Amino acid sequence: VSAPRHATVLARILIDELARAGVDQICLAPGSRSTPLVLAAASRPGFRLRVFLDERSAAFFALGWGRATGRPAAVVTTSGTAVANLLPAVVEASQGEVPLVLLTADRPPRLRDADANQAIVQPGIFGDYVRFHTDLAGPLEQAAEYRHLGAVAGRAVAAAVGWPAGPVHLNLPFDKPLEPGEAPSAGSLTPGPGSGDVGRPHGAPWVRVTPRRPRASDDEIEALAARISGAERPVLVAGPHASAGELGPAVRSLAAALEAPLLADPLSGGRYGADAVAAPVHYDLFLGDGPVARALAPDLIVRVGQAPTSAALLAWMEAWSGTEQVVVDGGLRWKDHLATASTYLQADAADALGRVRARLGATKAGRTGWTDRWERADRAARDALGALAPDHAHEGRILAAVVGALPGGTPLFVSSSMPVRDLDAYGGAAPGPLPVFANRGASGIDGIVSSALGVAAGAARPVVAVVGDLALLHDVNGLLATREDDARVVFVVVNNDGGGIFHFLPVSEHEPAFTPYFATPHGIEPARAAALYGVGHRLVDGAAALAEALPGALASGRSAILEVRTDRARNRDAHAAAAEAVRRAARAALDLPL
Ligand SMILES: Cc1ncc(C[n+]2csc(CCOP(=O)(O)OP(=O)(O)O)c2C)c(N)n1
Ligand SMILES: [Mg+2]
Repeated sequence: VSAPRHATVLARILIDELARAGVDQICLAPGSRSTPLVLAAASRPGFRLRVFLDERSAAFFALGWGRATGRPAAVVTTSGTAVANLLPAVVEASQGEVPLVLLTADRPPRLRDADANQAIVQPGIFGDYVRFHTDLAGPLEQAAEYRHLGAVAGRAVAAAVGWPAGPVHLNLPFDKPLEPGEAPSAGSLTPGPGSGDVGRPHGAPWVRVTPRRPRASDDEIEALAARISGAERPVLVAGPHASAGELGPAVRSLAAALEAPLLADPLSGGRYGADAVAAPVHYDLFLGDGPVARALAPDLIVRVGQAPTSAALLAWMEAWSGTEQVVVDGGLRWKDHLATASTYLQADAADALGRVRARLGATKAGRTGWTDRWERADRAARDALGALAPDHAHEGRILAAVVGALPGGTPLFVSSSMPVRDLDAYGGAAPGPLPVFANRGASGIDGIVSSALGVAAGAARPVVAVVGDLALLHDVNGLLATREDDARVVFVVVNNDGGGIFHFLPVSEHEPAFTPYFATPHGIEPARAAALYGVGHRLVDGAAALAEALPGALASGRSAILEVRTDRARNRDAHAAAAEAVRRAARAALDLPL
């Protein structure tokens, strides 16, 4: 008697069950040990297979895809350091709460830790950063073992989508031969997934797992609604959130009903919208001023999402740690690193805020004076920024130009370091919803190019990505994925020849060490990277020229690099001057002494 080989059967069942659970994207990098997985995926209809030359980029692309869709893409690797290359994206997916499935091929257990080639200890390699992991090293001889495989696929996908969402790791030891073929059968196969080539009838998954979603009780909602209604100076704070598309409208709607100011991070989904909401966009620039911050004293802060990008906002919340602060978050990760919360409601935020909103009814709260103060400060900030002389060195203007020039609905990706901060402080308002993505879970400058391309593929539309020059170089090989026909990104590269962010730190005064060891100028021209990967490149002179070039670049249907050159030291000075102008204007607007 003969039967298909163990590796072939295992891979076929697993891939089939992952597809039934909703996985349809596979990002793979070449290797031998993963042969059974790749052949199984390639021969099963319904998968999009994408090939990457390095595993780190593959994982970051899959991360971006998961961010844009809320569904996990699978990453397939061979054994050894290929697996270790997934760690940065795993960390970001874990802390950013983004679904991701890792399928790592491995050598059989007997070869572990015994000097076998390309063998490392893979089970558990991602530690606590994965929501679920297992090592599928067992035999496939009994019906229970087949059922287990089907159930594990269902569990893994369910764990990846949450709650909270994150990475999951299935380690898959395969013995040679790795290619399909006949093997002596150990016995007759019993019914279950893979006994024929199918699992449950009609394409159903082996186990259907319902989503886990922590929901506040009616009493808890009642108490929160009462507390909010009773406040005279409530402030809503919305930080970055993996489900920004859901959270944003909920938090805006509540802010409108409450007539309360909404301090919404660009990554929260709440900052941009066409509806009338008091959502200041320059608070990062005026909350840093002591008198202004005191003039805007809250008596209740309700916070959702991760920690906001703005350091000034964080400091302001910390200053009011004696004031009642309510965190609403359903994720397992604690969202209060400053320990300012007085109530922590462990519940899905969009759901909870929506239900609080429904209880408030239509009666006006009469808080217009309170909201007005925030809006006056924000208008003053906007006018003060508008009155500044044009300055090519001010990178904040690049973000404002991008926000202003984006055709409606175009997703924006911003890299860590200054682009995300400049969007927060200087990007201004947008006339409608603007989906913004960033790797803010762990704020690495790695994998940025790949993540932006993954977002474009997931969103199924071109993306504009504002990236620093070091972030571009860190993941320059990610540009290879511009060849994917559905991954179109216009990269706006803010080229200040090094890490501009370090000029804002006290260490910038410490030459001669500062420039070579912190700012790290490199002199590499992005045009050369563009040429290497066959991507168009254009040098644009300042923010206004960028705003003009952007729509055309987007409409061209091809990925491109638009490079804007700036100067790190002058950028720092321009930031200081802008912040000072805003501070003075905000004080004047609030009738405070200058
Ligand atoms: C993987 C990783 N390595 C190092 C850092 C530390 N770091 C933070 S910002 C930064 C400089 C980034 O330079 P660039 O991308 O050009 O942006 P700019 O600061 O010029 O805006 C570095 C090295 C990091 N966040 N992530
Ligand atoms: Mg830079």
